Amino acid sequence: MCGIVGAAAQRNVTKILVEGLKRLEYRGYDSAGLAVICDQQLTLRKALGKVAGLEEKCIANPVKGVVGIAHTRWATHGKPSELNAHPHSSDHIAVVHNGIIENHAQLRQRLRNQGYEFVSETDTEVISHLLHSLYDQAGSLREALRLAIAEFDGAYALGVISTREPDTLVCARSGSPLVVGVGFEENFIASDPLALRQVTDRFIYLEEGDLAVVTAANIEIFEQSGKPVTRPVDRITETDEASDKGQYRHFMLKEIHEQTRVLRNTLQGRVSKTAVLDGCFGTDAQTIFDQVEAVQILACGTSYHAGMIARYWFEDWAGIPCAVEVASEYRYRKSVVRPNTLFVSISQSGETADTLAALRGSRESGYLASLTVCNVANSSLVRESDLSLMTLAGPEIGVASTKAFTSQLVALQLLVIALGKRAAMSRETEAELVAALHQLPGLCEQVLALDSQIVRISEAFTEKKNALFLGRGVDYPIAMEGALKLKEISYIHAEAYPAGELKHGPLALVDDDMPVVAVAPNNELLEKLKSNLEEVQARGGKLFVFADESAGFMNDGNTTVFNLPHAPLSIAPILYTLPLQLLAYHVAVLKGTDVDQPRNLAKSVTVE
Ligand code: HGA
Repeated sequence: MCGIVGAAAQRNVTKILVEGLKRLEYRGYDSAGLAVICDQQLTLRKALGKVAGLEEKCIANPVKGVVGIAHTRWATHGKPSELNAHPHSSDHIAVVHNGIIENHAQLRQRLRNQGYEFVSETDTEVISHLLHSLYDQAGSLREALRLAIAEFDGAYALGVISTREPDTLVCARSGSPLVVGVGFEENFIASDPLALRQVTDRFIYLEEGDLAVVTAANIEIFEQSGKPVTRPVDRITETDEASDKGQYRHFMLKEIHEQTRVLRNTLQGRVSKTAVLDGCFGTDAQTIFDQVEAVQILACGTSYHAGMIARYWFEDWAGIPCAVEVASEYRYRKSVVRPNTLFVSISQSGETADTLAALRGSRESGYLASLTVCNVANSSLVRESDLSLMTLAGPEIGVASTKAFTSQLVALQLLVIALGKRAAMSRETEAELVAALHQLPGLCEQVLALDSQIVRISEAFTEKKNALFLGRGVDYPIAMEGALKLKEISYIHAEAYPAGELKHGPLALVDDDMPVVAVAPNNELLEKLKSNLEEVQARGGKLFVFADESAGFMNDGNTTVFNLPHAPLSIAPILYTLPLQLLAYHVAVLKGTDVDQPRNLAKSVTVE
């Protein structure tokens, strides 16, 4: 979502700010802006659209400053426009903000009564005016920010500068992530360390409620109570390869093809030839796992689909009752927690606002413990959960999740097995499941090699307005994920249905203009699925079947069969995801959409 970058240095920071924004831009933004202080003057530049537009403005009309803040916006309050772009200023103060100030209307009214004029429609502008109104009485930017945040309901990560303190950058976080980048005689802030990898590899992760005062020479951090605290400095050793597309045309395609390696990474050191190694969940896991009698999974979007699949695995293989819910619904309802239930959250970024809120809300609900399946070490979900299992997919840049999803499925299988062997799962079943996992990377490679065949079928979708995805059992959530991918990047309306439900409604939509995609491994539901697909054929629907080579589907005028190598059924959902990702990708490329940054969407959804 929105990105924040800030710098306090002894050199011109404009380039650092713009480069930082570019590194965050993959998450999908609508506008960008920056503010720097030079010779006691505040200079702002804003542009609608991509960061390149802001960069052009900064080249055409150069800006210089040794202290500055910058922002890429994904609008929540007020349309994407130059006026609504951040930073928002109030006389000597400028502010960038990620999150939502929920009580902005009351604050706005109060500030209006005090004579402040608002030029934007954003919730953020109340922050700049409130800080201005408090500054004189507070005597410092730090104190003004402390007083201001006491008035906010909602979520924020904030970066603030003032010409009255031209060497200082103050920042604070609550509900949205923020890090301080530690440099040599220069320091930085950002909503994601990725933004600052060109200037430092040392980071301080601010905790909830922290406020920091950052200058080129110094970093002071204060916890919510106002007491100074020391937070550890972490060194990021991971290479910076994520910011490079390499030989690929889009990050999404690169990430799809990385899956063979990524899934191998996710397994490495966590499984022997025949068993899951308990140690991979951390030392506290043993005692917790021994007590688990049920699992509640919370997630959003693609991660929710991973959770839906894991539910089949928990109940089928492990005999452990499992419920799955989207976090944005769960967090606002009363739920009944069975004794000894493990709370499992799934999120690529570890900052998904609704999932994080569900975790925080769960603390008083009587869960046994919390575990997160996550791709970003040091993220809020990882830090706030009792246990974590990292997916090791590496940074995912494409907004539409691919490698993060399949690595979540692998991580979830490890969890199901680790818990299952304490419940109904036999050693033989564990050994079978682990043997299948070992085959997975090789099979992924074979499936990805079929890419050119998928390019051919994708042409059949480009002119369509709608598509239907069908699956049964554990393959139904795979169909949902396939439909979501197509929607996200090609903007074709796509719906997924459990194939058995077809006749209860969606069959009415099927005609020769409706492509119907089916996920058909050779499992115990294959014959049932075939009957459902007959119903589609009988109505003239165009079928595209992704099937096990032994499933016995035949190509004909209305049916295109795409054979996948025969694979153990336990890993089939993971394998069948790959052609659906490729299908969505190629349809989007043919349609000419912005594949890595689809319209209206953003990566790492840090607002509610
Ligand atoms: N509410 C602010 C910031 C939005 C945001 O954090 N998006 O991710 C705005 O609408 O400008």
